[in-house]
Amino acid sequence: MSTIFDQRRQWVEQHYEEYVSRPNSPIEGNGIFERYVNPIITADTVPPLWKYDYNPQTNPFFMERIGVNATLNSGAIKWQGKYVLMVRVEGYDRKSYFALAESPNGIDNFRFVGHPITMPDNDVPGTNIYDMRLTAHEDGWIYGLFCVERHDDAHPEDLSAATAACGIARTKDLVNWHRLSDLKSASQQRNVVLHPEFVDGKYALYTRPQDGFIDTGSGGGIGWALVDDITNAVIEHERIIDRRHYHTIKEVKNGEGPAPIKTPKGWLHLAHGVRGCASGLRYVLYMYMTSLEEPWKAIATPGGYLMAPVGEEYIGDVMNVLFSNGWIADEDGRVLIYYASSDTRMHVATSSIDRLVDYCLNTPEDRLTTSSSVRAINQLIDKNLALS
Ligand code: M1P
Repeated sequence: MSTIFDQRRQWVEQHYEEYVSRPNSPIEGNGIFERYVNPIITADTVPPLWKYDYNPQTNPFFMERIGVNATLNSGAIKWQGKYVLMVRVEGYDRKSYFALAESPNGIDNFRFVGHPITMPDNDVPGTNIYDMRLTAHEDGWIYGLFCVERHDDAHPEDLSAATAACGIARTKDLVNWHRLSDLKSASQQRNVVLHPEFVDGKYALYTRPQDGFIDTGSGGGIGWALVDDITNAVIEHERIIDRRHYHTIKEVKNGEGPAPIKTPKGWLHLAHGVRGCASGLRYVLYMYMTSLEEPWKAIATPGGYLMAPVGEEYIGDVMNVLFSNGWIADEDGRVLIYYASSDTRMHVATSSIDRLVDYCLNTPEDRLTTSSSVRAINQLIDKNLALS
């Protein structure tokens, strides 16, 4: 007679197998990108081996011992022919950790591999680490830049006071990481991204200076800084290259997404913009393009958002949020955009270099007033009418 342990183990493993092997299919949309029917990674994608005690003596009811709350903001890279995500996995205990999940095609059948990443701590250990941006740098290393959160001990009475800094680590195999010093900067930093090429012989960073842990305050937007030594990265000068603006999708804050993609016409950038509304903050994804020679200089700034939450994407731990820190430019020109919805689950959208460049170069800019937005629509209508 089978035991509860046996029955439950069989049910859990079968459910897991069915879940991770279900196929995904695209949804026709606005021509710029396609969404997909299913999320690609959720808490249910995390293997039972990471959650259950498999010993019938110590776990006779085959109960979950370590729960997963969410799988979100993932770095991405094509690695040894596979589509690999460095997933932010958040446990029931609110701690995030990194874990690798891979897929043969980038759109379904993602499975976690190996163990969660053991990221070495440096002198002052972080309480929480998250949102890794992966950059295959021309120096031969793969870098992971991520947020390191610590309690702000300057306010011992305030349990919610925290600081955000940029952690830096590098690897040759995505599994074993060498931790470098945290980025030194006059302000707090989150959403810091390493540019894949040297600029003037230096490492180049997209930054996001912020006065506090949540509020960017005087931090004007996405910044740009060069550092001499990535093993001891210090920001001496930082300039804002993509500013926040009143009554736009990035009024409250913005932040660079994944490392930019090089195209013959310029660097493609994906970022998130945040605005306030009656229900709280609204996070959307937007794009811009910078010059090939001067990656800090914008050459195209399409107005508005590329993607905003739809359907179930609105719902989750932090509602009304799309966030991306990973995309893959495939050899055939396809671009896979990996994004999380509402800090809860991971999705993919597909596009191509050609379509995204076209989008950036031909979408009207936000000229910051209603009358200029109406002018852009009327120009489009008149152009179309002149064709008939
Ligand atoms: O909760 C939404 C996002 O909030 C933060 O992003 P930002 O610093 O731009 O506000 C991050 O904590 C991110 O992880 C989270 O998805």
